[in-house]
Amino acid sequence: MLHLTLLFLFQLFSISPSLGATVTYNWNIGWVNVSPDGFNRPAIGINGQWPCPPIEVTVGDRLVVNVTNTLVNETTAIHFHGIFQTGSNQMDGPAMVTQCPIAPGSSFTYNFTVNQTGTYWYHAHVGGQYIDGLRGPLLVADPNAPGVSLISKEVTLTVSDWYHSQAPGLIQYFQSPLNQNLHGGSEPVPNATLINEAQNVKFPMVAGEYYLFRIINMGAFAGQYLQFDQHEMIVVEVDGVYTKPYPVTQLFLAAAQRYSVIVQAKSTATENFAIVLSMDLSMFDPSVTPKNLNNNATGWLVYNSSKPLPAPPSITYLSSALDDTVFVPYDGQAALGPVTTSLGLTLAFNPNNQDQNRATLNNITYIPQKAPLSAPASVVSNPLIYGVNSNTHVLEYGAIVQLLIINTDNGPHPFHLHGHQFQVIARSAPTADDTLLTPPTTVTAPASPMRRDTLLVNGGGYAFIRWQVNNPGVTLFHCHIEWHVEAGLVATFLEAPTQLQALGLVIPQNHKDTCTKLGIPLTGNAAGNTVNWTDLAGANIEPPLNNWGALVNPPTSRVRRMTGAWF
Ligand SMILES: *[C@@H]1O[C@H](CO)[C@@H](O)[C@H](O)[C@H]1NC(C)=O
Ligand SMILES: *[C@@H]1O[C@H](CO)[C@@H](O)[C@H](O)[C@H]1NC(C)=O
Ligand SMILES: *[C@@H]1O[C@H](CO)[C@@H](O)[C@H](O)[C@H]1NC(C)=O
Ligand SMILES: *[C@@H]1O[C@H](CO)[C@@H](O)[C@H](O)[C@H]1NC(C)=O
Ligand SMILES: *[C@@H]1O[C@H](CO)[C@@H](O)[C@H](O)[C@H]1NC(C)=O
Ligand SMILES: *[C@@H]1O[C@H](CO)[C@@H](O)[C@H](O)[C@H]1NC(C)=O
Ligand SMILES: *[C@@H]1O[C@H](CO)[C@@H](O)[C@H](O)[C@H]1NC(C)=O
Ligand SMILES: *[C@@H]1O[C@H](CO)[C@@H](O)[C@H](O)[C@H]1NC(C)=O
Ligand SMILES: *[C@@H]1O[C@H](CO)[C@@H](O)[C@H](O)[C@H]1NC(C)=O
Ligand SMILES: [Cu+2]
Repeated sequence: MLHLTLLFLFQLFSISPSLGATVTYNWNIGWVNVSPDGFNRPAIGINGQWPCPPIEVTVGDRLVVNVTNTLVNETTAIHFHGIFQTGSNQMDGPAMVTQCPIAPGSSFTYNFTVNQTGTYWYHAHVGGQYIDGLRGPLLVADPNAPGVSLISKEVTLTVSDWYHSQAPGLIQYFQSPLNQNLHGGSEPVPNATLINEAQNVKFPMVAGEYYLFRIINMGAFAGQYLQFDQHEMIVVEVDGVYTKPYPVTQLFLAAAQRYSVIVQAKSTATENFAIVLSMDLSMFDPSVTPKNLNNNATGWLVYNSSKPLPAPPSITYLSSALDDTVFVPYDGQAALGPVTTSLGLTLAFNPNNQDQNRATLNNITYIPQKAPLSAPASVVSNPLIYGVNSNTHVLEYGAIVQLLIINTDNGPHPFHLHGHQFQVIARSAPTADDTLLTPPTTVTAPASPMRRDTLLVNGGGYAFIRWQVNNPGVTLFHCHIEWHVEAGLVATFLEAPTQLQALGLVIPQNHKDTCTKLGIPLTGNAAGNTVNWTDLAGANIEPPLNNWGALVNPPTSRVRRMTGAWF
């Protein structure tokens, strides 16, 4: 009976996407004091709340987020991770790419329709700011999702690494010559890991029901292993892509990755079960990892609150958890082809000539430029005007791009492409430290490749990904480890610039106002030059050195973000 009622309800709902409701959020971004792991520190919250609230929409809805920056000492900008922004590229969020940072005291309205389904998230896209807490789930309901009639309850479960120090000082230290010389530029190690931005979280369970857990890694660095004691997880969605149901006992989530899993509750409510979350220690430099670091967090599936909460069982990391290519898209989409554009990006870490710890793609370290990317039709397709250090690649409309990513580093890197769910054509397994695999010159695509928006590229290895250029706009491609973003592990794809201009996107007045307030030109080449577009004198070609490594005297404010030298 219940089943029938639900089915009826869902049929009723399936009319609603065409109605396209408008869902509006008014957000004051500001400082709040939090202690998710018992350690008190300031964090960035929304409307005085932290954890930040979820965005919940139904496919087809218009989402309006009016962001008011009340931080006083920092700029901000919000990216809606995994949302394509087809026809609304100016709403994508990365500061100094598709918009100016939002000045303290300014309001900025994001406004776009959501034509996708599944599990996404939002986070600050300026200066590593989401490390300090500005991150939350973005959930798109789909009345017609496969298997939806089976599910009686949806639960959001976020995982995230957490630091006791604030990001600006950590970023400064990370890239300092001091860190470069002492630790080879190793990343700051988190102090804790969190489930739903907390610890010891209880998830109420009703015997006999089916739950949909939407699982999101909102962390800045650590990969995380997740396991529910004695409960299988049936994967049905990967980064917004529905997949054929696939049961697993353990999941691995790199930073920014998501899964939806169906969990069948036990048939009786006679005991409770632990949830184990464990940060992958292999990513942390042992020389800076405290011996007493707790890399785990515990939660519980609570069937009966008068029964004890069991201690978490120890988990063994399964190498199978690292192979996400087993997930086959529900729609069975075939491999795209034939490939019309082959690109290669080789990742490396090297100290620059200022002895800073920098990351490069094809020997270029990304540095934000003096104006967000925009240009008149006559020059828009010339990648040079955006400056060498924006690492811009122009792609033609309709092209089938195959990108080979070569990782010369011995650590894994989760690469994210804005604006697409790409196909994973081939990926090498992790190699032993300091071994470098040579990618094959040709690859055979699986019949129906796994698609997602963030892929872990293994240490010493490579990956081939494919997508079609069908979303005109400025599209970032970057590692989702925030320390690496700050160190320059970013490239830009300018997709179909001619078609982009033909869209005639309107930049709202409040977007222009924040540029003006911060003294950032609304248009211009990398150097802000609007007279001679090929004159790049004055473009940012070196990252700022100011204060870096000066641990005793950290900068007193992140206003440097407002110079456009940071994003
Ligand atoms: C956004 O919020 C600010 C501050 O509350 C308000 O002044 C502004 O009118 C709002 N903008 C829109 C488009 O609602
Ligand atoms: C959002 O965009 C739609 C379509 O352009 C427009 O009608 C609406 O007024 C906008 N809303 C806000 C709050 O800017
Ligand atoms: C919305 O998504 C569907 C399915 O991916 C696609 O067919 C349609 O063209 C999209 N509509 C818009 C306006 O992007
Ligand atoms: C937090 O982590 C930093 C860096 O590893 C370490 O110096 C500090 O002692 C840690 N603090 C706590 C309370 O564990
Ligand atoms: C919960 O546990 C208590 C104590 O063991 C028991 O009396 C009760 O029946 C249980 N509830 C359910 C729903 O099984
Ligand atoms: C974290 O959990 C793993 C897996 O159960 C275990 O091997 C490890 O010892 C735990 N770490 C700590 C600090 O307890
Ligand atoms: C990388 O670029 C630097 C200058 O930015 C240059 O000196 C060096 O030769 C380049 N290396 C390679 C392998 O191209
Ligand atoms: C524009 O700048 C380029 C590079 O500096 C220079 O070669 C060219 O002569 C300039 N063009 C004009 C019209 O000044
Ligand atoms: C900005 O202000 C907050 C709240 O007072 C403070 O915790 C934070 O350290 C400041 N940030 C910088 C970079 O000074
Ligand atoms: Cu990385």
